[in-house]
Amino acid sequence: MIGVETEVAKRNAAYRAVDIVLERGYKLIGVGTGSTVEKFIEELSKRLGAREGVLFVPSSISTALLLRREGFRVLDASTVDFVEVYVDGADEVSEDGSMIKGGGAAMTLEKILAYSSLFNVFIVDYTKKVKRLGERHPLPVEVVPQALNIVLRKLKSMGLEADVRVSGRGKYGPVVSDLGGVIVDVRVPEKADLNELSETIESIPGVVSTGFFKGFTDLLIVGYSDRVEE
Ligand code: ABF
Repeated sequence: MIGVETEVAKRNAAYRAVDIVLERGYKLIGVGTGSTVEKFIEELSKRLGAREGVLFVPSSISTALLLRREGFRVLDASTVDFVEVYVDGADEVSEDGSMIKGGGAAMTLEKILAYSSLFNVFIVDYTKKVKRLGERHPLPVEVVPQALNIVLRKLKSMGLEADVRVSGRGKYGPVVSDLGGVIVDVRVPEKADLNELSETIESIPGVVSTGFFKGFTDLLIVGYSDRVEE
């Protein structure tokens, strides 16, 4: 029954983030993507009385649709120059709060919003904690489609294993982000310095961003089936 436990753990982390957002009275809220964030939105919707005066900036179309369904007012990121708080999930989190994100292909806008935010809250279930980033998930890299072959060749010449992410086992072609980028998953070598690796990859023309997040975490909420840790 690990699935149920994980769901409860995600919910506990998400509900704690709702407490914080309500306690602090944020009015301009950036919202990430994924199943933990969905729980955050649904709970916030139940507990936030009046909708007026609270604005949300989503990191993806799926999050925008969910926010709209709950009756929230949504702004495009292009219309704001910061958010007061940003709440998002992650795929892997290390001891120092660094993360791999991008399992949902939304990491570029997620990183932009986290960068713009005055306070970042990441909500994860306990299974996301790892000793070494990359031990379970590859590093997602968003690439401008026209640069795809050139970037793949470069990554391979660096000795990296890189695969274009596909949907429906390739039946529906490459996964394309909301911003129009193709997602390439790069296996993280065991001994790699991920900070350095990510910087090198981001310096290749045609690469938009990677899913490595460092230095963004102001508050990490880790949910367990019976508690949260901050
Ligand atoms: C997104 O949601 C991603 O960056 C990360 O890949 C994912 C976490 O999803 P979940 O909450 O469903 O585990 O923010």
